[in-house]
Amino acid sequence: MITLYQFNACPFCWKVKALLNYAKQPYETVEVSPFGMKEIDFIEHKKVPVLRDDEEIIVESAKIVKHVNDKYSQLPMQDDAEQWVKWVDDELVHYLPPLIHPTIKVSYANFSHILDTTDMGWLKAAFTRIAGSLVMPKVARKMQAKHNIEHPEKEFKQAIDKWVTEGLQGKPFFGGEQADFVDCSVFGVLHSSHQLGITELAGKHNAVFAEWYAQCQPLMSNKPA
Ligand SMILES: N[C@@H](CCC(=O)N[C@@H](CS)C(=O)NCC(=O)O)C(=O)O
Repeated sequence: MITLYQFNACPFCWKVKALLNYAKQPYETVEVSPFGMKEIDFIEHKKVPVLRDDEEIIVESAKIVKHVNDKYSQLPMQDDAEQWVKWVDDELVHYLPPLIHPTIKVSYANFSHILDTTDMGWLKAAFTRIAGSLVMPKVARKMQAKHNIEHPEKEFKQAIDKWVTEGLQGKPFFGGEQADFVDCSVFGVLHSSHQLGITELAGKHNAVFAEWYAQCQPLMSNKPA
């Protein structure tokens, strides 16, 4: 039995879920409380995702998706797959915090959607929303500086264009006629904040992206029954 310890809106967690969903591999999720993370008390590593596969515990999304692909999805990896997987983790994902949490006001509004799908009680949700929207803009600014992002929206759109021109290269999917491991990673990271207008922003900017995203959505966004 696979259990994924996650935050529902975490891009690294969605990278794993997109692959599990695409592989139609059943799994359970446990929503981790951002304050205290007591649900993952059984390990020192205090970040999600954490995957439990029977007795095996795996941390770090790159290792988790490798485990899932080796054991379950077994999608072929093209020669340049590693480079794109690295691009997702080292570049694409870093545009999200400054886009989602640019100011306390926007962050507060976005937290309402982020917490929408979680089943924490109203008091905990209210506290998380207030504390989160005070903390996250500062975290986002730090990450922006760390990753040399000057203009988040402009650079994010450039990253989307790069994915379309150099990744998709006119094919329906990175994998060709069928989506592959890299498609799942890019889709998962971006889908984590679809309810916050991020994929809409990308789709309005680049119609080819919008088409690719729409093709991936039914394949990768739904948990298998
Ligand atoms: N390199 C890690 C990054 C995971 C990560 O940063 N997760 C965030 C949520 S999106 C987290 O757990 N943050 C909690 C914290 O840092 O306290 C991975 O790929 O799994």
